[in-house]
Amino acid sequence: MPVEKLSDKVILKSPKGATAEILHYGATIISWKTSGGLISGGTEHLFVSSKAALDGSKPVRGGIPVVFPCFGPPEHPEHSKLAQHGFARNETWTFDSVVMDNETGVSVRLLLKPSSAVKSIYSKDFELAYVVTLAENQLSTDLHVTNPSTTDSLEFQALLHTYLRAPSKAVTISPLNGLTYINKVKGGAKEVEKREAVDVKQFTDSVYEDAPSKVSVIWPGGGVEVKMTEFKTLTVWNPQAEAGSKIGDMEENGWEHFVCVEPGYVRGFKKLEPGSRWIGQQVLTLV
Ligand code: TA6
Repeated sequence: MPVEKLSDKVILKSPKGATAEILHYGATIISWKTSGGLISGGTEHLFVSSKAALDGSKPVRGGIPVVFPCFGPPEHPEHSKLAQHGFARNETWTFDSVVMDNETGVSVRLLLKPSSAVKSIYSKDFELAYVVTLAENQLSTDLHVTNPSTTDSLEFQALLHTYLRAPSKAVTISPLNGLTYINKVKGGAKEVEKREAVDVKQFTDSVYEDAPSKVSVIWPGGGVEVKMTEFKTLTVWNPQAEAGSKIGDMEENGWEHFVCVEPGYVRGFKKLEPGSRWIGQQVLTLV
């Protein structure tokens, strides 16, 4: 059965055994496995902390949290009542439909519209759709933001906070050399990347501007290609022990097992005119 709908999540299964699990809570993808999936266990490509809450009590520490309408601490006046990274990752999304189910893979759509809780902290109308597509060695995540208003524009930030499972002392991300980035470890200093291959051996929290449409996340014995469209920034984050040991739902030494490579639109705000739509896509392909 390519799509299994459970009370709290949706499980996708590709014809050759890859699997993905999507919580309704936050539309958070909490697992992406290949070669064996639910049969032999397969290989897990995402990191989820063993201390992560998966019951909807708080945003998941790991997987692919969806960040909308703001990234980081809110800056826009319309976001003043929102928590860090906005509300999309801690609202319950609804399963809408199976978009594709054939020999190449399976795709589903989840939706989020303003709940009464959201309306109490955020006045703008919006419609989010999240289309997740699983193929044999690939996982695609498309975030559709629609402005239903006939009069008002909608300004937002969006980001897919992807925790890729990788040895943090050995993983590198390229090509980022030559790009300007905001170094949040150094108080937001603006710097230019000089490294051919960026590592996260030290506490790293970098927001690259004018990101390339494709980066390679490589480590000895593995790798993932990250392709993105319409996302203009790429955030690279690993707290290492320096910051990771202070994160309550981070498992002990969890920082050794992931790198966050986060396609986003987080410098300034995307402005959607009435009735228009923006689609940010991330495609993860095993290399
Ligand atoms: O994407 C990197 C970042 O903005 C870091 O600054 C750190 O705050 C991380 O997200 C995790 O944020 P969270 O709210 O999930 O603890």
